[in-house]
Amino acid sequence: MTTQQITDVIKKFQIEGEVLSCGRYGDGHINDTFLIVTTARKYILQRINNMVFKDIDLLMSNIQKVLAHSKKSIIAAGGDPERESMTLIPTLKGYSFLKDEDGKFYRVYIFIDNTVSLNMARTQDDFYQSGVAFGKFAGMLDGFDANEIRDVIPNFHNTVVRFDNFINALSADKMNRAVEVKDEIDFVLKHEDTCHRIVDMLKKGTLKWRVTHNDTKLNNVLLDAQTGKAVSVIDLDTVMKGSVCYDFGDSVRFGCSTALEDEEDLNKVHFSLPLFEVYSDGFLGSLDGKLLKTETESMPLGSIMMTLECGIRFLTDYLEGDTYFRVHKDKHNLYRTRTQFRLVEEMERDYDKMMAVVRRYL
Ligand code: ADP
Ligand code: GN1
Ligand code: MG
Repeated sequence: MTTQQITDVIKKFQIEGEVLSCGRYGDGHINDTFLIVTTARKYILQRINNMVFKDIDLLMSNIQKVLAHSKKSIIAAGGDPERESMTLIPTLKGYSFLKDEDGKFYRVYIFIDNTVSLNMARTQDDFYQSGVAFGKFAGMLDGFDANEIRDVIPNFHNTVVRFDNFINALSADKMNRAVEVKDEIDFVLKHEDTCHRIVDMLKKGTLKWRVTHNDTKLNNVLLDAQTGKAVSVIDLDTVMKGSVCYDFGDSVRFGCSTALEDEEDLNKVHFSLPLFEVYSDGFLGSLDGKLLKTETESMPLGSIMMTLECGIRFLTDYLEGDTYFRVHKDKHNLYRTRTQFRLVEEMERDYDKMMAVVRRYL
């Protein structure tokens, strides 16, 4: 988007002050995010990815309900609802999002200032803080009626469906890429049974359906720029029904790696058990007494599953020609796939040790 286009869009929202600058912001893979600075304050403008989110009314209504619920809890606890949760700025006409003449969708949030969003923890405390933030968020949603919202992406973390989508992409092989990713394909095929395990536990009722965040990577939490303490959970696009082990597991997938998600040198990519302990302490420590025993004990498997599933999704997107996740270089989704599968192997090796860690929180 050009500066002029961004300025034209932002003027259609109830913002304060005159626009001083605007530019791309953050490292999300899905939406187009811009930081807008006005003479009065800063805002986040997002062009919502409507290829990924087909029903924007539903998406925004889910977010509004979860934000309203969060803000009530924050106020009750004496906190600052504009800093500890996101705040939507309505359009001039009073709607939560804007649809322009080209059929593109936009929304504006208050920019939560003096914070950082990290792609890798600088210290163990950063990761601990993200565990506290997502654990508290899960605790807050414990009292939220799941019937109030609907799935914006059905089967988002249904790993069996993700496996089937992969098989379809492999059969079509429309970019002729399957030949160069034989090892990765074998890895997925060997894990077909694993893909069923959490889905089966949810079906049987061994695990409880809750309302979960579903995209708990480290850069979806803001930390205070000075103190490093958790400020707010962000990126609520995927708030839907799910298992608490999805939220725990997705954080572990991203944050317990010794390297970035797209590291090309696999020698640098390892699963860190010490970081797993740190996250367990933050997340499970904040949820004291709120989880079923089966839920706490599902965390090691949930971590494996979320990492496997994400790898399968990256590989599927690679086979389909990189149409879902934003890519910045050739083979980007393939490098992402490889880090995930390396982590899965190491988590499988450390499964018993992970279980011993989470059992401390029973
Ligand atoms: P995506 O779905 O593409 O990941 P996000 O909603 O996560 O989009 O936003 C991308 C990035 O923008 C975040 O990782 C964060 O750095 C920044 N960001 C988003 N919302 C805010 C906000 N309200 N205040 C400060 N930074 C934000
Ligand atoms: C996407 O939106 P973002 O960048 O926070 C994706 C997640 C993946 C993640 C992998 C809606 O997250 O599911 O785990 O990339 N979000 C969506 O980095 O698909
Ligand atoms: Mg994000």
